[in-house]
Amino acid sequence: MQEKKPIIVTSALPYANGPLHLGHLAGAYLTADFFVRYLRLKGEDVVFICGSDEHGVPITIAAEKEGVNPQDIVDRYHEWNKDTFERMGISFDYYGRTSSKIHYETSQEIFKTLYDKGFFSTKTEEHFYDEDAQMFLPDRYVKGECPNCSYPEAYGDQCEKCGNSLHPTDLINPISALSGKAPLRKETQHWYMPLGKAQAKLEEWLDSREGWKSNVSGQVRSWLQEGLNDRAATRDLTWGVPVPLEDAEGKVLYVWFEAPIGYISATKEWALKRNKPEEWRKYWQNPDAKLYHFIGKDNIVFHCIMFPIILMEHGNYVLPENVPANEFLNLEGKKLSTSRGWAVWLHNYVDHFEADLLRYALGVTLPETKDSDFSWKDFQARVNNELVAVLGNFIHRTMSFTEKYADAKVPPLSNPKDVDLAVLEAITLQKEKVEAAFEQFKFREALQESMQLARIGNKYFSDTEPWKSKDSDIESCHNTLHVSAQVVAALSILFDPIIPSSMAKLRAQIGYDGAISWENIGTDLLKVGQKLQKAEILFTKIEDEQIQMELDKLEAQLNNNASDAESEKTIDYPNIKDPINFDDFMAMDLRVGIIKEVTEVPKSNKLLAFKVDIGIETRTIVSGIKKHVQIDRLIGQKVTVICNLAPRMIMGMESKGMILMAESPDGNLHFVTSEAAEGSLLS
Ligand code: B3M
Ligand code: ZN
Repeated sequence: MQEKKPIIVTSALPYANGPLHLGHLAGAYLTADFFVRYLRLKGEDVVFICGSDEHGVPITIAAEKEGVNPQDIVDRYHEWNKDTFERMGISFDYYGRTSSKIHYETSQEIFKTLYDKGFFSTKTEEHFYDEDAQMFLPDRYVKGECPNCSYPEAYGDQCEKCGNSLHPTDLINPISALSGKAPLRKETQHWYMPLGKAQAKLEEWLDSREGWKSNVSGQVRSWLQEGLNDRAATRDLTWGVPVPLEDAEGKVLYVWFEAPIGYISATKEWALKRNKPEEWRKYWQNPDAKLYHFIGKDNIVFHCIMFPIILMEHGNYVLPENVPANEFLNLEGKKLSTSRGWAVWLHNYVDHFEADLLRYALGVTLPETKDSDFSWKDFQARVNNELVAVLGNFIHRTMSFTEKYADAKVPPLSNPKDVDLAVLEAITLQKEKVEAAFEQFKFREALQESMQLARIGNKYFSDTEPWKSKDSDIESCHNTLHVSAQVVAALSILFDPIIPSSMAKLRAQIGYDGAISWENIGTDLLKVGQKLQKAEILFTKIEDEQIQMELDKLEAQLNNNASDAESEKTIDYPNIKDPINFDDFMAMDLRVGIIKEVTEVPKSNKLLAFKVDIGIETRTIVSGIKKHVQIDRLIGQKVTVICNLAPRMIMGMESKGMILMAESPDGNLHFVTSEAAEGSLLS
């Protein structure tokens, strides 16, 4: 057999400054785990690496907030997060940390090599210095008025109100976040990576990459179009990896210089643990090796530009084959925000539900090419309507029928009809579809095509009606059960990357003890006569009350955070839109209306159909505000309607106009109401 190419898969190293939430999982971990588990089933030589990012301002800020040392913070969250990943079934081969000795040595060695090659340039500049704290201030530690939008609480790296990136010297009336005093300016020297000089080489390499997701290559292209600037590789801080140079007292490596090197250090530690200390080179210093970085979109520039340049300049390292970054996940229609408490914490999740349920439900709604939304109702629907009603149901009916009508043993296939053979063929077909999806990082599709095999199985089972043929044609009944059992066995491998612990349970139930190998999908996995164990329920329905509890918990978190973190409230007011002229405004027909009737729109958890009296007539307006209102309180509500918006067909209904809603900063929608009588014209 041909020697397999070594594969190294990394997931972004989460900052060890807090627990993990749903957004983390959707960004860099779940897809990587699907991919790795799939590769392992294919017998690939793959190592899956992650670990804690323990340096940088996010850590020191968390420490300051709690009044403890940064070390306490990283020790706590490193263990905690490692444990949470395990409970979620994320199967890293090694979970390292950037405070390890090997990481210090590795990142210092890489810095030193680049230094010796003359890669860095130095610049002496004035930086803000806090005399009381006796330290240079990281950008985040300088606060002041935003020059763009006048928000008084802008940070030195970004204004959270208008979203613009800033430099600390851009701020009007800057103060130190530590002492609250105006900082001094003091000269300091730093080592810079002249990324612009490496741009041509980087572009050449990027051009040779194939199959990158368009959201990733698009972002990279726009960075390159703007031209790459010098970026400091060092910082004036005490928390971090010391700069390995004589004249660099009090300086550490910039966290984004050393954190990605953490992937290499962790691989070294993995190799050491296996008593093969040189084994890491097979993955990192081998032109045949393939490297995949799984990350969230905010980390694209570091993984597609900065880190490759570092590795290229160093030489002798593999560059990424692909960086399948995901977009962001919203929660219940609102932006996830840990500071506002709008997050689902994974350690809480696994206390209440099985990891597999979320792996599936989130897997089918991943923000693969654009931002997507997680809602508890959708989670419930995915579990109940797909895992329970499709996959679980097919497995269960196959097993319980075999128990009853074939003595719990896989019956033979004799004189199969086309319908039987077609289903056996469908196994291979679905396998190939899932495989193609995995190879292109289309994980949602991989999940859907996996579920499709269970749907095919269910349809076949219903069409062949073994509950009838058991009396009229036992051979045909047995054929159905034989084929269905083979499908069940195939599903137990096909779904293994996605819901591994349920599939392990399933394999035990069907007594499958053969190789759990991807290539076996599509072959007869179960022998005739194979004894099946008692059919046990694999997935149970999630009740409305469980979902309501989670929703209540979210609201409570939000309220708690709102009351105890007044000072942290940063509201993302959108920018004022471009000016319009008066005629544009006058062209809008706005009137006061009164709600006369409300009906729910079947099959929609967002839409409501309203009958609104706008004086001149009563109209139907369909509006996606269901979760923002209390349906039984709507009749008689005065609203504002834009009446001359072109009518639209929504779920088969003609919606004429729109009810105006105001979105409050927490993302909730409220009516724009008026005391004027219905039919009054706004102007
Ligand atoms: N810790 C940022 C983040 O969690 C950072 C990733 C490092 S990957 C080398 O988004
Ligand atoms: Zn601003």
